[in-house]
Amino acid sequence: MPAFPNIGKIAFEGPKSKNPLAFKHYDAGEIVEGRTMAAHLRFSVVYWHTMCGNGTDMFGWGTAVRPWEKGLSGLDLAKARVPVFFEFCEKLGAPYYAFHDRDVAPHGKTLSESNKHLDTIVKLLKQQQKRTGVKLLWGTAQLFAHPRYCHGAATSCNADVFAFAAAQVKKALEVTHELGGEGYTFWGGREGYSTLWNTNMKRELDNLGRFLHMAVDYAKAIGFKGQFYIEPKPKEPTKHQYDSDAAACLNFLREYGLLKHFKLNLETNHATLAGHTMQHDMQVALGAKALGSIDANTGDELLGWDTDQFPTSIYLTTQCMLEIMKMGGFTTGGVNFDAKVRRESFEPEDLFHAHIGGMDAFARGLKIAAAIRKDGRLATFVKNRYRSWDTGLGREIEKGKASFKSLEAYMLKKGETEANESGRQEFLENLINEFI
Ligand code: XUL
Ligand code: CO
Repeated sequence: MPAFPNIGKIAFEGPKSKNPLAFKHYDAGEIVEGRTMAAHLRFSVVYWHTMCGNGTDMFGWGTAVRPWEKGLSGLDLAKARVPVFFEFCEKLGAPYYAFHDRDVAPHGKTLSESNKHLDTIVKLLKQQQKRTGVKLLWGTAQLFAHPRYCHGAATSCNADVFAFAAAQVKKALEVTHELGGEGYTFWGGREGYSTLWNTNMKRELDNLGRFLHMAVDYAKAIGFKGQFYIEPKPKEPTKHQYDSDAAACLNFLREYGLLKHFKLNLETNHATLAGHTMQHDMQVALGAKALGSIDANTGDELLGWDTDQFPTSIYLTTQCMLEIMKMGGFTTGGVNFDAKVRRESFEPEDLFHAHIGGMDAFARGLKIAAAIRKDGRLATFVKNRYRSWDTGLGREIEKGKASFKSLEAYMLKKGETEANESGRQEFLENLINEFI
C-alpha cells in the first residue's frame, strides 16, 4: 500500500501551471550550460527530518500525522519507514538521499545490538536503492543525541566516549561504503563547549584531529573512496562549536594535516548563524578548492537559531548556483535538503510542497545564474575592477618581484596613486535584479 496514495510522480508542468504538486521550473532533463538540470543540482532528501521529524519543539509535543507509523516503535517503526522514504524520493524524482546511522535504525542497548539493528535496515535500504535507482549522497554517524555524548564525542573529556564514537563511525563508514555512498560527513554535533571553565580546548582539538585521521585511515583500509566532508556550524547545541565556520574548519584541517582528505559541506543556516552569508562561506571554501557539497536550507531573519527551513529565496539560490558553477559544478556533492517542514505543516502532503518548492527555487537559481554568466556584465565588471594587477606594477607584485623598498621607490617617484573608481554597488545590485 502506498504511503502517499493521492500523490503520483511529480511532473514538470512549466511556469504557467497552477498545480501545486508539479514543478514550475525544475525540468530534470533540461540542458543548462551543457548539462542537465538534474546533473547540476543533484538533489538529495534527508532521512532524519523527512522520516523522523515529528514537529516536537521545546514547548510542545510532536504534531506530525504519519499514518504509516500506526503505533509502531523501535525496529518495526524503522523498517516501516524505509519503503515510505523511497516512495517519497521516487515520486519527487530526487536522485540522492543522506542519513545518520541512528535515524535509519534505533539505538540498541549495547553497541553490538545497535550494529545489528543497523545491519537489518541497511539490507532494506540496499533493496530500495536497487529498486528505485535512488543513490546515497553521504552517510554520517549521529554522535550527539545519546546522553553519553553530553560532553561531545571525539572531543569528550571521557576517553571511553571517544572509543564508542570511533566504533560508531567505523560502522557508519562500512555501511556507507556498502550502500555505494559518494561521501561521508562529519558535523560537529556536540564537539564544542558550553563553558571554558571546564574545558581544555587544545586537548579536545588534538583529539578531534586524531579521530579524523583514524577515519581517513579506516576508509583507506576498507577501500571507501567517497569524499569526506566537514559541515561547519558556529553554535547550537553548544555555545561554541569548534567547526564554527568555513575559515575555522579550513584552519583546523590545515593544522592537523587533513586538508587533502576533506572538503566542506556548507549549510546556509549555519553560515548565517556564524554572522556570514552562504555566499561568503562558499567563496572561502572555493578559494581553498574545498567546496564539496551544500545543505540547502535557510533560517528565519527574526529568529536566532537553526530553523532548517526550506529554501525559497531566489536571491539565495542564485548566489549558491553562481558559486557552484564557478567551480565547474558538483563532483561528489549535491544540493541536500537538510530542512524540515514547520510544526504547523503536519500533513504528509506538506513534505511534497516543501521539497517541490526547494527544488523549484534552486532550478530558478540555476537558470538565473546561467543567464548572469551568459550576459557577462557582472564578470566583466569584476575583472575590470582588478585590471591594475594585470600589467605593470600590479603584475610585478603578483609575480613576487616587488619589495617594500622597491615599492617605496616607485611611490616616491610617482608622488600619489592613480585615482580610485567607484565600486558601483547599487549599479550591480540593479544589474542582478534585471535577472531575478
Ligand atoms: C545539524 C545539521 C546536521 C548535519 C548532519 O545542524 O545540519 O543534521 O547535516 O549531521
Ligand atoms: Co546539515
